Amino acid sequence: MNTELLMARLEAKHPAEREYLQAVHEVLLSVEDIYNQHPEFEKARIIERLVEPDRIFTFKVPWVDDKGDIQVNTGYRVQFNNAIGPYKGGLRFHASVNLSILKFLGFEQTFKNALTTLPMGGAKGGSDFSPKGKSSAEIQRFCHSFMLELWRNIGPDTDVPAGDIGVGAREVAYMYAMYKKLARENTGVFTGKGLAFGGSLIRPEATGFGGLYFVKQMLETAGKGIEGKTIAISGFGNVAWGAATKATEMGAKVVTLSGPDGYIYDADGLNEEKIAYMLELRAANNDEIAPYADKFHVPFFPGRRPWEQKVDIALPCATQNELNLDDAKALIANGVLCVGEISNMGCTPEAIDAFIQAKVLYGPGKAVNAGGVATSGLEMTQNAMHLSWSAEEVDARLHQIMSDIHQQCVRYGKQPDGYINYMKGANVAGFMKVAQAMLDQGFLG
Ligand code: 2IT
Repeated sequence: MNTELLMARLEAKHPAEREYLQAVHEVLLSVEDIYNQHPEFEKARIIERLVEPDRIFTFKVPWVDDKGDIQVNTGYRVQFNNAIGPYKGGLRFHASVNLSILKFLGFEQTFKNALTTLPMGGAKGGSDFSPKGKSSAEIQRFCHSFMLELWRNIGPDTDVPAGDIGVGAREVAYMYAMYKKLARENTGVFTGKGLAFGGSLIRPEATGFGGLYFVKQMLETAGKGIEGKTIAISGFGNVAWGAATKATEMGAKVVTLSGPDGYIYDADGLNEEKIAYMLELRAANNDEIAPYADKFHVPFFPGRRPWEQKVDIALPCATQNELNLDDAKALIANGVLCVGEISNMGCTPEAIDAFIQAKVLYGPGKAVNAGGVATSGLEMTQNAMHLSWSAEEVDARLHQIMSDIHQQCVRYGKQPDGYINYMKGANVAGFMKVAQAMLDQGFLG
C-alpha cells in the first residue's frame, strides 16, 4: 500500500474536501503496516473501496420562517459503509455543514461503529441549516421538510439516523413524527428518541459517560486515577454535559466550558447546580457561554480556548479540529496527563503527533466517544425486542462496551516500550473488522 499515492489520487478527485482527506490520511497511516502483512486486502482493493462512500443523497430543503418568507437549505445523507450492519450515524444541523465534513464523519463512524462490537455500518447526514436563534416552530417546519426527502432512504434495518451537533431530542422527535406519517410504521427508525416513544434510558448521557469510562481506564492502565484531577472541557452541549456530569461524579474537578464566544474558568469546579444550568443555556437556543460567567461570578475569556489553562486532563467536546498544535504545546508544557477526544476528530493531526511524541495518553474520538452510538445500538435492540431496559442495565452494557473498545485499542496499539498508541489501536481494530467483513462478502461487500 502506497499511502501517499493513494492520498494524491484522492486529493486530485476531491481537492476541496479538507476534513475528509484528513480523516482518511490518519487511518491510512495507522493501518499501512497491517495492510501490508495481508496481501489479500490489497488484492481485494479494500482501501480503494473503503474510502469511497457507498452512496450520497443531496436534496433541497425548503421551509417557511416565522415571517412567512421561504428559506432554502441543503440536506445530505452519506451512507458510507454497511459491510457489518445497517447504516448508522447522526444528523448534524449547523451552518458549517458541507459534504467534506459529512464524508469525514461518515468515514469515522464506520470504524467507530465497528469498535462498539455491535453490528452497525457507518453513515452521517445533516444540513447547513443553523438552529441558532430559530423558533421551535421554525425548527419543526424545517425538520418536516428535511424528512419529506430523507424518509425513503432510511429504515430500521437499512439506515438509522440519530442526533449530532444541532440535533437533539426535540429535532429527532419532529423528524420521527414526519417519518411515521410517511412510512406508516413505528419501528424506531431513529435513535435518541424521547423516553415515552421508544428512546433508551442513558442515551442522552451516553457519549459523555462512555468518554469518562474510557478516560478512567486509560489512566488506570497507566497506574493513575481520575479522582481529584482537574479537567478542561470545551463546548457546553449534550456531550459536554454528559462528560461534566460523570467527571464530577467520579470526583474530578471540571474547571472550563466553552462556546464559540470564548471560555469560562471556574476554579471551584462544576457542581450539580452549574451542570443543570448547562441545560438551561442550551434550551435557550443560543450558543454563548458568557452568561455562565455572569451567573456564577467566574472569569470569562472572550475569543479564547480553554487549552491554555493548566489541567491534568483535556476533553474536547465541541467540534472537529478544535485543538491545534499550539494548544497541544500549551497543554504539554502545563503537564497534561491525558487528552480524550469526545468530539469527532477534535484534535488536528499536528496536535495528535505532539501528544504521542510527548507520551501523553491520547484517546481518539472514534474510541472515546463511541459510547453514544453504542447506546444507540442498544436503543435499536430494545426497539426490535419491543421492551425497555432499566438505566442500570443500559449503563452496565455501556461500561462493558467501553471496556471492550479499550481492550481492542491496547491489543493493536501497545508499543514495545509499553506506551499505548490509542489512535493506532483504534484505527487498526476498527479497520480489521470492516476489512474482514468486506473481504468475506466479495467485491460488492
Ligand atoms: O458521532 C456520533 O457517534 C453521533 N453523533 C451519534 C450517532 C448515533 O447514531 O447515535
